[in-house]
Amino acid sequence: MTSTVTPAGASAVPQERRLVTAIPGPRSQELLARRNAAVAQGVSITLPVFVAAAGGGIVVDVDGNHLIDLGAGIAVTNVGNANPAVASAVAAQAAAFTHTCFMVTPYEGYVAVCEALNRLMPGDFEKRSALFNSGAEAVENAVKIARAHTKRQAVVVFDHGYHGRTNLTMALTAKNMPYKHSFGPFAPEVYRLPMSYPYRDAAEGLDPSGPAAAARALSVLDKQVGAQNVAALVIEPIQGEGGFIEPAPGFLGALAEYCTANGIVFVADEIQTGFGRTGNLFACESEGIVPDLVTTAKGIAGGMPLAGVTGRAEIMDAAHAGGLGGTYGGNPVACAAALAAIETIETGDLPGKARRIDELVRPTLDAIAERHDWVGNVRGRGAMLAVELVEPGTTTPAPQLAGAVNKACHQRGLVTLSCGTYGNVLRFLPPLVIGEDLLREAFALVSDAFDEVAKTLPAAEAAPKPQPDVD
Ligand code: PLZ
Repeated sequence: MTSTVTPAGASAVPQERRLVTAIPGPRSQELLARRNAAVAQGVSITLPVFVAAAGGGIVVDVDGNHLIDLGAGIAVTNVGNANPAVASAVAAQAAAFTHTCFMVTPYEGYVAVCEALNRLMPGDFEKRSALFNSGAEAVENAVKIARAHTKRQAVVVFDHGYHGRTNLTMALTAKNMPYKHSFGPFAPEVYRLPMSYPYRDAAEGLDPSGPAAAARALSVLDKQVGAQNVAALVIEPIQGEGGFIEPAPGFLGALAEYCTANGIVFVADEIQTGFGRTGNLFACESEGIVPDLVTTAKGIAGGMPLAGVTGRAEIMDAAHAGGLGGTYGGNPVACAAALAAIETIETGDLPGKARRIDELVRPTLDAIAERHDWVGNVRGRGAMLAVELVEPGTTTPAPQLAGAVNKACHQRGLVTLSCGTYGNVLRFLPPLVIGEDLLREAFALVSDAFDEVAKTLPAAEAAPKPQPDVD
């Protein structure tokens, strides 16, 4: 089946799923053997097909299989893989110059990306930005800036939070395995608060409302840290790696208000949620939250490594001259890619496309949850959607079921990912330019994958869906 890709993502790669070998095919298996001999085992692989080309919503492997992309390289290629506007901006910049180091001899692209970020970020006040290479580096720098501004040290983060793999960001990240195990000691002065997790809060008999969850978190902050010691509160407006956990309405607002009242820098980590992914340019906007600082990466540059910290001028300018930087931060080729990606996101209304993806996909996910009592929760926003899998008829996490469905999706030629503190969440992050026919085909196959896994379960499936356990 062929599908039309929007002009924003027009791609030379035919937009159709096509399987010509087993997954992985023989050529991928050869490369896997080489990978096993050459690449450190700590770097793991979700779906072992080696990529030859990718475009729009399709990934082509070295055996000629065309897979439908429901991962976008972990929420990166929002504008589609090898987006033509991004590719030609990259080629032109690479031909002009590839690097000078902005701190040595600057160039316009860096300034233009900062201007775009300042313009796009919520908040009607003067802003500044600084550019880095990776999400983790952006988060580290947001903390440095907040500490310089407040002259305080503590940083508060949340259960299920993910902020990166560097030493400070490992400390900020909640989950031990695989991110932290055996890699300590971690940076000090990091404190963790309970998150608003509506599905599990209700299952545990807690008030799942946003204000109640915020009161629980802020009480820990008050009692265990002390507001006057806190430089920054760092939070993902919808948690990504932790399980696509969307806090209950009012949670983020109560935290932001507390930060303002107590001189704490409110940092929204929009690295996974940003650049149209959730149906707004930034996820904070849906509740009118105006963070002091925002960290961005992933979707900012259509696949080139770039990250940013953007925020209130007086906070951003608190770091002394020479205090921020790095050899490659805001590399000219990455900046050229970002300018093309941002223009595509704006002119192609990619936030609108994300809302359309939600509209098209959610009914299928809801229908799957209706049919199978091991789907505990369907959630997410825009093109950041997930299902949380549990032992049939309970709320006990079932990572093995998420693994089985994921594998069944891979076998059908879909690039899908799992996530979650309990490893039991299947997440969907298609490129925002994916064609609607391709999307429909993909989710019919996801549905089919669930039905196949259901057949392997003991036969209690026909019974009416029981109420969730309260444990
Ligand atoms: N903050 C909210 O989602 C990266 C991690 C993949 P980097 N998420 C994907 C993996 O297993 O390493 C992420 C994020 C949020 C920060 C980061 C870190 O961004 O560009 O991977 O450093």
